[in-house]
Amino acid sequence: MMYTLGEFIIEKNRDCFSSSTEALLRLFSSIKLASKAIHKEVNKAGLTEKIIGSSGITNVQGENQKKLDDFAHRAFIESFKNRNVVCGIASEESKDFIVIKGKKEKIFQNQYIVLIDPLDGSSNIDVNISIGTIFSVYMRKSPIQTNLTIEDFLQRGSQQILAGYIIYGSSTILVYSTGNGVYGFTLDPSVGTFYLSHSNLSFPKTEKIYSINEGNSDKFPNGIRKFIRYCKEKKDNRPYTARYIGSLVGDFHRNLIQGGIYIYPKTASSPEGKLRLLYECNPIAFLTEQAGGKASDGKQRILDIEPIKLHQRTPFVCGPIGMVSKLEEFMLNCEHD
Ligand code: P6P
Repeated sequence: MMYTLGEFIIEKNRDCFSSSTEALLRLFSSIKLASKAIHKEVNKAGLTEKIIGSSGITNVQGENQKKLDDFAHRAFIESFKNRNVVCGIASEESKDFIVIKGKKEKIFQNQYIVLIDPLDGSSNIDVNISIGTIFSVYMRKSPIQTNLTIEDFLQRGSQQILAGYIIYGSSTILVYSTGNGVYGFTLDPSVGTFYLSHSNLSFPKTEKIYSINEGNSDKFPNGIRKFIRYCKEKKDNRPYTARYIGSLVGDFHRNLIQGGIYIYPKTASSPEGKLRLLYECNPIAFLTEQAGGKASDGKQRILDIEPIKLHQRTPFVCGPIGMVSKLEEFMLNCEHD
């Protein structure tokens, strides 16, 4: 049976989602709408001036915001506004969290918090390499009918009730987990519908790929350098293949399907690591564990990190348990270098 996303949720996930099936359907209704709008723009990015190139704005990260970053950010904010399910959003593209005032009579549904990277890897837009949206969903912590607080957003990754990404590549695929396995839905643009295409995704037993920007290697911690040397050794099932496209969603999606580790350690220019904990590492770590893998900062489980700032960064490693554990072993042995 070719399940659509909506049918799948009703049929398969209703008993597994801590909140109501209706809430999940509402959340995905917003996510699907925004991702289809982005899919359309990404697939003609070369043809319209308004999409290619910079917006001329420097975003909260101090990065040069691409026009498509801004388009994606606005698409998600608008689509979440109209469904009375989300009460607050934190986006890579905005310094502070955004409060969404639902209708008074719907306030009891309006309890979900979304953290999102609307368009990750957007430096790849102009060179036609896969990019993606990454999202993370929690229940609000503050009492209903009170004002949202920053604590509603600074929750540990283990508290996520839903996490996922949309990859805009050779096809547009929505991958998510509610804590009961990882599922992928591919968009059929001719009918505008996402169909189940990847059921119960998990890392394959074969460890094949390592993904890291080796251009930064002179500043990597010794444990990372030793792990990279291990990846290159001619022994057992090694050397592994090096694959890195500079787009977390693209690198992760390939590694999830083919078997590989993704590493973004601290570097000279990013002493805390480059990736953001709340809307990049936590959702990808949640999916990693649901797919039978492991995700850490080289030492500590990502999902256990207690957030202190909305846009805080962390070193990030995710992939098959054996590969991540081997890297952590090297990190531990080099701790006092
Ligand atoms: P670098 C994109 O900017 C991103 O946040 C991730 O998607 C990607 O994996 C990483 O940064 C690439 O960073 O420093 O290797 O270009």
